[in-house]
Amino acid sequence: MEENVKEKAIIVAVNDTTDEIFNYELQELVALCEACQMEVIDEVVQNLTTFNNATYIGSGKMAELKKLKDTYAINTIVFLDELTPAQNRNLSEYLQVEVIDRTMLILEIFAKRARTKEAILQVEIAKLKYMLPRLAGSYQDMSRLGGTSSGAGGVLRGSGETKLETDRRHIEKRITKAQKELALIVKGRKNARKKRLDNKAKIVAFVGYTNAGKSSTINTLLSMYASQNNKEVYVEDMLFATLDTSTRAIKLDTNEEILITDTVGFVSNLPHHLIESFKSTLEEIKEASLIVHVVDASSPSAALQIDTTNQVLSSLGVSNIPMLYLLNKNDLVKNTIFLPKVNGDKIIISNKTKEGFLKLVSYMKEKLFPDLVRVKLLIPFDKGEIFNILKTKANIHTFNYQNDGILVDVSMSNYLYNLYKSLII
Ligand SMILES: Nc1nc2c(ncn2[C@@H]2O[C@H](COP(=O)(O)OP(=O)(O)OP(=O)(O)O)[C@@H](O)[C@H]2O)c(=O)[nH]1
Ligand SMILES: [Mg+2]
Repeated sequence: MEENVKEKAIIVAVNDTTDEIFNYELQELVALCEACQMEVIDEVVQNLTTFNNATYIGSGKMAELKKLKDTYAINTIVFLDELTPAQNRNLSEYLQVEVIDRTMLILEIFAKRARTKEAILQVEIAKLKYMLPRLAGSYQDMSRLGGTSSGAGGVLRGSGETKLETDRRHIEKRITKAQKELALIVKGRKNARKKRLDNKAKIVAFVGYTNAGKSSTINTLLSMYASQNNKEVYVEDMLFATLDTSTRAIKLDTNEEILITDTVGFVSNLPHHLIESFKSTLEEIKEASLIVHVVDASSPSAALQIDTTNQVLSSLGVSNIPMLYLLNKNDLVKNTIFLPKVNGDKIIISNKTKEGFLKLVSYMKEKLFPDLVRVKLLIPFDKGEIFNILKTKANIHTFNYQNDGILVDVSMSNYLYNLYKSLII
C-alpha cells in the first residue's frame, strides 16, 4: 500500500488454551501486524493459566520484553488479548513504548484502509468508543486517534481530572458529530438500495473470513459473465483487503441479471464497536436473496473461521436467508478428506483452476430464478422476430430449421412462457 516504512513490533501473548488454537492465534496476529505495516521482530509467549490483573504478563517477562525492545529499537508492542485500561497504562509506563492490543490493531488496520467517507466515519466512531474508557491510559493511545485537539506526545500524561473530563467531553462530541454525518450517508445508501429492490434485482452477498477469497471469486465470475463497465474488485493477499461494500452486476447466459455484493471480511473476536459501526454497510446482506459463504478450505483453521463468520451473520439477523458454502482454494487441498465439514449446501471451487464455477452459476440460477421453464417451441418462419427475442431474453439450448419453422429447445421466464405457449409442441 502507500506507506513502505514499516514499524518494528514485538507480539506478546499468554498461552491459556490448546497449542493448536494458540499457534493459529499467534500466526493470525502476525498477519494482522503485517496488514498494519508492522514487521514482527519477535514473539514473547508466557504459559499461564490466568492473566496478571495489573500487567497481563508476569514481572520476569516484563523485564525480558523491555530488554528486547531496547535491543531492537521496537516501535510498538502488540498484545494478543484485549488489555484493560489499567494494564495498558502500567505496561506502557514500564516499557516506555507504545502498547496496543489486538482490538486496537484491528481498528488501526481499518483506519489505514478506509477510503470512502462512510468507512472513515465508521472506523472513527469505533475507535473513539474504544478509546473513551481508556483516556486515563497512556499518551501513546491518544496519538493513534489523530486529529484530536489533545494531539500526540505526552499531553495526557499526568494530567489532572479536569483535563481528563475535557478530553472525554471532546471525544463524546466527536462521536456525536461523526454519527450524524454517517446517518446522512446511510440515508442516501438506503435510497439507492430501495431503487435496486424496486428493480426486483436479485442480490447475492459474498461473505466470509478475511482472505478467504471473496473478492477473487467475484472477479472470476466477472471475467465469465461481465456486463459492460464492470471494474474488478480489489484482491490482495492481506487481511482486510476489502473494507467497503461494493456491488457488481453479472448477466447470465439466460439473460438474467444478478447483483453481486462484496463485503468486508470477518475475523475472530472482531471488536464489537466495529461490528456496530459497520452494521449499516453490512445491512446490504439483509437484502440478499442468497448468501454465499466463502471459506478458505485449505486453512487448518477453516472450522474456526466458519464459526466466526456464522456468529457475525447471526448477530446481523440474517440466518433466515438461504446460504451456500463455497469451499475455495481447493487447488491447495491435498485430499478431499481435509476439506472442512459444513452444514448445508456446498460447492468446491478454486479461483486458480476455475473448477466449480459452472456449478456455482447453475446453483445461483436455480435458487434465484426457480420459475424458469424449459420447453420446445416451433416458431413459424413468418414470426422470426420471436426467435430474436428468445436469443436475447432466454436461454436457447439447441435449435434447428425444420420445414415449417425453427424448432428451439429453450429455458425462459414465466412471462415469456405465457407469451409464447401457443407455440409449444
Ligand atoms: N491458491 C489459491 N489462492 C486463492 C484462491 N482464491 C483466492 N486466493 C488468494 O487468496 C488471497 C485473498 O484473496 P481475496 O479475494 O482478496 O480474499 P477476500 O476474502 O476478498 O479477503 P478480504 O477482502 O481481505 O476479506 C489472494 O492472495 C488471492 O490470490 C484460490 O482459489 N486458490
Ligand atoms: Mg476482499
